[in-house]
Amino acid sequence: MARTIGLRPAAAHASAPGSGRSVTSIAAVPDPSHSVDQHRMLRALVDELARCGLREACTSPGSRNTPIVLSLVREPRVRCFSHIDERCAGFFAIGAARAAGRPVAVTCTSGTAAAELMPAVVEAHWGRVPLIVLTADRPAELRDVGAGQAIDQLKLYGDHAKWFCELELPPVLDVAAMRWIRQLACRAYWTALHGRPGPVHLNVPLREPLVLGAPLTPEEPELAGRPDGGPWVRYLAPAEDAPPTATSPLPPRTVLMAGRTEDDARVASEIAAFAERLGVPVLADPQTSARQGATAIATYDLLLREPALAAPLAPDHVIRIGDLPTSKPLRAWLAALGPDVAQTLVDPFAGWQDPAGAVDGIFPAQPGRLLRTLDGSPDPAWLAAWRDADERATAALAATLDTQAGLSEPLVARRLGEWLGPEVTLFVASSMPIRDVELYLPARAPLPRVLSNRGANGIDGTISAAFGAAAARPGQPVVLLIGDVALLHDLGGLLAARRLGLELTIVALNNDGGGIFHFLPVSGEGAPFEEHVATPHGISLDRVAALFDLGHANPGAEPELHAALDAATGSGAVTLIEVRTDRRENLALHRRLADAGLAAVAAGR
Ligand SMILES: Cc1ncc(C[n+]2csc(CCOP(=O)(O)OP(=O)(O)O)c2C)c(N)n1
Repeated sequence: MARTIGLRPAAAHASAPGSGRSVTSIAAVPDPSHSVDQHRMLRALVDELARCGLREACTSPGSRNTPIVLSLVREPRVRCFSHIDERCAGFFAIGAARAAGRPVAVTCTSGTAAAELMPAVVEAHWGRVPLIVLTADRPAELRDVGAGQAIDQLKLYGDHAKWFCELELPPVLDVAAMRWIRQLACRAYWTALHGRPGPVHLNVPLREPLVLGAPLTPEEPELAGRPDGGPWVRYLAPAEDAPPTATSPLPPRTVLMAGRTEDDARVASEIAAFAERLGVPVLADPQTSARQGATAIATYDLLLREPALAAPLAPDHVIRIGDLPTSKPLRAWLAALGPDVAQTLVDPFAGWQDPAGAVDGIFPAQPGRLLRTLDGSPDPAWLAAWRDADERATAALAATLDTQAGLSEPLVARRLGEWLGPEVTLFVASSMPIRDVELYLPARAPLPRVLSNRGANGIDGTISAAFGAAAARPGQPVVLLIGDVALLHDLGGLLAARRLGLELTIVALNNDGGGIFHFLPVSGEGAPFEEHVATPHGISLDRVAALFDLGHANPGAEPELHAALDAATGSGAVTLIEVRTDRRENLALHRRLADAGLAAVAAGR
């Protein structure tokens, strides 16, 4: 006989037709206390983040994160930027945090939405960008039981998050509970910002109803924050570290290599003072303004390519400050210097940026602490050799570029460095743009401020990050230099142009695919290379501009590019300046430029 398992007659259900609350009855029914309390909890959280210094937040749509979104939007100290795609929201937050140098919050709903923030969290981890990620989640009773949009969000980002916390609503929002929330907000903010900056993840389970029928009443004084308006927990920066015990006196052939640091203005001026005082060549990548000092060497990427030409420039000591520059020749040169050459890494957070294992000393303190104490008798002839080589290479590169008809990728990088002033932020995409900027950006003031997502070297999210930089510095122009593949990868980022009212000038180098891959051995693989590695698409960017209502220019020569840039910066609008190039010609030009530069250096020997 067939058995009936668990079949019962349908019971009258609370949500049967007719029993649901009508729109007009919502306000009449008192809000459940848990619902009010989760809004109060989030209001306290956001209030405390704002007290710490939060000024920007990115939202993305959904139902479960409604209480978080509303709490952020209702906080007058925080500007909220709405994004449709969480990936764009995450990278926008990265750009804003990079430009502002302080944490930016980003929120999303539960499920795959939270997973969409993974690339930005990864970049923020490796790029040391302070982010506060607020993911909404289903409460415990709706996890792993087939409820919609519920995935396992606990520690979703793994070790990429500097700190994870499940922000469960306390049973009673009494004084102790409110203290916990306020303390937790401060902890999130300070953890993201201090020490080695990075992303923190707060996962917030929220129960329905998610929206209140009546506005929240002001908090009782004993449950509110500090009466002076300050954060619940202040972060007291540690006193300057104890005086260093540096190698003294400085070896006569000391070279200083500088990359991005958190505190660039201060570090760059300390480097400049040190380098000038002791006549030390400075190999500074474009992301630090140390590149503008009197002894800055712009063309290290070229000078170190040929071991024979690099030999007279060999140091007996290397001081390394900040991120490792992108340049492959520089990395290879550092790796090959040998154990007799001391390499000192100065890093307040002991970042271990040393893929070759060549560093023999880590100095875990602010660079100025070390540089101020160093003294010695440098070798002036050796510094002169560096400068002579740099001047020759720079002149040869410029002369070769000047003989080219039309616009090329290195020429655009060079001219942006010459034309854009220090008030401009130049956001540079990964792939060839950052490499061309590294070699062709001049090493003299005034230069634009250069930002780039080099934490994980992804081409993703670049447009969004540039918009974020524009949001963080209102009134100051941002120019994005980007390849076509990176642009198409973050096409959704262009939605910000229509939705956020920000100004951005995008200079897109359209070579119909990934030009960088032509520099690699894989380029010899014929049709599979073209289809699967170079990935041409045949898209003319005027159609992209039309889709998003962007201004579009297609300059073919320098004066037109200059005019397009002038018209775009300060216009208040988003402009797409498309520079058409050819991948094969680009490779050939890079080779000609390198040959000319190296020949000029050789002629001086
Ligand atoms: C998210 C991500 N996917 C893939 C890559 C691998 N990658 C590096 S460069 C590149 C092509 C970039 O092409 P484009 O932006 O047009 O710049 P170009 O190489 O022409 O300078 C790709 C796909 C990456 N770095 N990041």
